[in-house]
Amino acid sequence: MKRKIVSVLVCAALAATMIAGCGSSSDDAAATTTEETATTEDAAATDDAAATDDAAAEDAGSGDVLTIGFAQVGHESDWRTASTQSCQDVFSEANGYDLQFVDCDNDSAVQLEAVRTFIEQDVDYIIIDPIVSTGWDTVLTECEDAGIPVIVIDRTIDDSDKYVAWVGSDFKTEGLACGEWLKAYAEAKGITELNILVIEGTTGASATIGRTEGFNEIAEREGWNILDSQSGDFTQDGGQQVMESYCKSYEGQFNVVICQNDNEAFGAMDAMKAAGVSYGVDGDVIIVSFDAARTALQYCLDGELNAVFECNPLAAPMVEEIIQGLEAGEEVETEIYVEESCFANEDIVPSITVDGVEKEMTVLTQEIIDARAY
Ligand code: GZL
Repeated sequence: MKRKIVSVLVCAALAATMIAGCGSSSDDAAATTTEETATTEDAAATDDAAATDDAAAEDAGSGDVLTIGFAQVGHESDWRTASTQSCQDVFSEANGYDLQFVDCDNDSAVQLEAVRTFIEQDVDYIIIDPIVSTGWDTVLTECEDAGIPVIVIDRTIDDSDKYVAWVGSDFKTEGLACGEWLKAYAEAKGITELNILVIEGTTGASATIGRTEGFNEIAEREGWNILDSQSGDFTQDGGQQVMESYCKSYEGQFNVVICQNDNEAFGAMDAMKAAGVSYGVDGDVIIVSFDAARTALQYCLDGELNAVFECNPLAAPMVEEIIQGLEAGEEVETEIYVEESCFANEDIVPSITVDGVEKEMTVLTQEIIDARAY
């Protein structure tokens, strides 16, 4: 699968150099040296010619195709769909790539197997969005031994550093932003007591770990009451099931629901509607989500979500820059954070301060939503 970068001409020149260099006597040695020099010059000339041929081929658009193995988390959310689409758009045949894509269906064993298959296929690069943050060092060592560079996107790998770069989000900052906004929003609304239910993402995913850590840091600082925190696995069904259970177990006790992605929020909204619990800007329960895919932004504009905290899925263009830089033998960035915004329905919290950095709250309009890439 790996592209071929050594032309036949260069091999022949190298073989000729090796034969000429095999002489034993001093005269022969001189002759050999002369021949060697000549052959070396020939080889160099051939090498240049081959390089020129390759460059010409490249210019003619018939250059080497790079094979990319991409082990994607799954297809669990609108966010994931946007992430996959971004990679397929960038690493297309028209752009000179052969993308070997595996949807790992949220199954870590499948994901590890997909990476090992890429090694067997001898791809040029491997991209991984890790379902969970641990259990990676063995297979990443196998990639390193096979000489295949690995680029990690989105979620993080916490038990190995055997990859060349990572492009993604600061999940703890996302969680902190949500907490700081909730504090300011409650104050602006005159809400003095917050009783909170959390629908977490996939257990063990760095996105879940970071968002939970950040939000809980603010909750602890403010003395909020988190009644419960259970995983909805980043899916709409998961969010609905957890919220149905919450509506029974905590009936009349909660006034905030934190959903760690958009699709969980969609499920939670369905469950609260069925249970007769009002939510959103004009409801009894404040509800927020993370991701900010277009559907969630529309719900927020319509007042059904109070706020949405973006997690940008469009890492592929930055990954391509890294790969092209590596191909050109250049130094590349090894850690890139994507740009992210915070959206709200109402303009009562103009901005928040997260870890000492001021972040604007973007009050949604239809124009903003229509202009979004996903
Ligand atoms: C976060 C990403 C998460 C999204 C979910 O970067 O890994 O996984 O928040 C997705 O929508 O399932």
